[in-house]
Amino acid sequence: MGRFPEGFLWGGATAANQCEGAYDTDGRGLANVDLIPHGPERRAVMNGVRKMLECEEGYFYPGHEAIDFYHHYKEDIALFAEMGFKCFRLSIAWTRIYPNGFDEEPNEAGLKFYEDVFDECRRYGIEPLVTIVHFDAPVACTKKFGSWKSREMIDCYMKYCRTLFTRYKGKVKYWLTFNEINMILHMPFMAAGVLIEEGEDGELVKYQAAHHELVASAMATKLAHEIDPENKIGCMLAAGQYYPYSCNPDDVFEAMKKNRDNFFFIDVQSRGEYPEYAKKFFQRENYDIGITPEDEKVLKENTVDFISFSYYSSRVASAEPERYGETAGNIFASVKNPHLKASEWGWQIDPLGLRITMNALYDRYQKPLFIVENGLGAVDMPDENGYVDDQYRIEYLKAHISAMADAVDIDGVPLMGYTPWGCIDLVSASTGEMKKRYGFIYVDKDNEGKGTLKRSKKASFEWYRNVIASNGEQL
Ligand code: BGP
Repeated sequence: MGRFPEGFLWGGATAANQCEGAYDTDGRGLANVDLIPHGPERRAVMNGVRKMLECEEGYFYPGHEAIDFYHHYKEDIALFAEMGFKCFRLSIAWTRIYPNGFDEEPNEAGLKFYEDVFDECRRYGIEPLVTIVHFDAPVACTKKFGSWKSREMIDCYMKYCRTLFTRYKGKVKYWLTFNEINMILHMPFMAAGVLIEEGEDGELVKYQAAHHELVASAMATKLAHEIDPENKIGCMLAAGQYYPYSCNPDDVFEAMKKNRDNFFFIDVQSRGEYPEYAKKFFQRENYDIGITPEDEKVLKENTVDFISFSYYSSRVASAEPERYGETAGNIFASVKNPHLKASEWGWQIDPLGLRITMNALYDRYQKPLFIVENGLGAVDMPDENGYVDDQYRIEYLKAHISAMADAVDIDGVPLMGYTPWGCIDLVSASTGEMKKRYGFIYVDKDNEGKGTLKRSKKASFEWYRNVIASNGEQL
C-alpha cells in the first residue's frame, strides 16, 4: 500500500484567460481578463482603480494570444497524456459561451470547443476538472449593471451553469464554482469585473459582490446535483496559512484574524452559513449586504462536496507589520518570514506550510481536499538545443509532494488529487509576464509576445511522468 490512495488524481492546472488566447475568435465576447495590460498600470487596472473597459491603444494585453491553447489543445493534451495525467484542470471562458453574459442563447462555437477538449481528454482517460469562473466576467455585465455588484449577475451565472451542466453531462464530473473566491477582496476588477466608483464604500461593495458569488455558488451546487447526481462540486480558496510572527499574543491574534479573512468564504460554502465573526463585522460596520431568508436557505442546503485550494506559500502576520517588512506572495501582503527562502518574485517557499495548511483546512471542514494549484514561478533558460534543465522546479515540487504525502499518510487528511499550476507555461496572472514560468512544458514566447509558440519538454516533464507512474512513490 503506497502513501497515496488508488485513483489519486495526478495532473496539472491551467485557466482559459492565461492560456487559450483567441480572445475574439468564434464569437467570444470581451471579458475583464482581456483588459489587463502588461506594464506599470496592470495593478491599478486589476484592483479597479484605473478603469479600462475597452482595449486601449498603446497597451499590450498578453492574454489576447497567450500560448494559443485554443489552436494547440490537441498537441498539449497529448503531452499531458504522455506524462500520465489522470486529471486536467482547465477553466471555461464565460464569454465563449455567453459573449455578453445576458444573451438569450449560448454561442454554439464556444460550446463545441470545450466539448472537443473534453472528448480529447477522455480519449486518454484524463478526467477534466472544470473551473466555471476563473476570474473572468463579461464586460457587457460590468457596463450594464456593475457585474457581481448586482444580483442580476446571479441570473447570468445560473444560465451559464445550466448550459454547462446540461451540455457536458457525462463528460465532466468535477466542477469548481469560482477560482480563488477570496481574491475578490483584493483585486475586485480582475477577480470579478467589479469597479469601485467615486463615493462608494469599497469594502461594502466587495462584500456585497462576494455575497452574490456565494449565493450563486450554492445555487450552482444545487443545480449540478439535480442535473447529474454524479457531479462533485468544490469551492476554491487561495490558501496559505498565516503564522504569527512571534508568540506575542498580539501577533497570534493578528494571524487568527487574517486566517479568518480567508476562511470566511469557505465557512459559508462548506458549513452553509456566515460565521458569527462575519455577522458581527457587518453589524459593526453597518454593512447591509442584503442577505435574504432565501439566500440563507440556499446556502445552508447546498454546501460543497470538496474543498480545493491553491498553495504557493505560507504567510506571516504581525501586530507591527511595518517593523518587519513585507514580501510579495500572490497578491496577499505578508510579513517576511526570516526562516524561508523566496522565489525570484519574492514568494516564500514553505513545503511544511502545505501540510500545515492542509491540516488546518481539514480540521475546520472535514471534507476531502483537492490541491488544484501549487508550483514555482521561475525564469527558465533553454540551452543551445532548447532544453530546460529545471532542477529548481523539481526540488520545489518534490518537497511539496513529500509534505502532502505526510499530510495524507501520517495525519490522515483525505486528498483527492494534485494539479500543479501552469503544467504548460502560460501568462502570469499577477504580472502578465511569460517569463514567470511554472510548466513541465516550455513554450517559446517572451514577455513582449514574440516567439514561435513551439512546445518542448523540460527536465521536470520526465520527472513528473515518473512521479505519476509510481503513484507518488518515486520523487
Ligand atoms: C493564482 C491564480 C492563477 C495563477 C497562479 C500563479 O492566484 O489562480 O491564475 O496565475 O496564482 O500566479 P502568477 O501567475 O501570478 O504567478
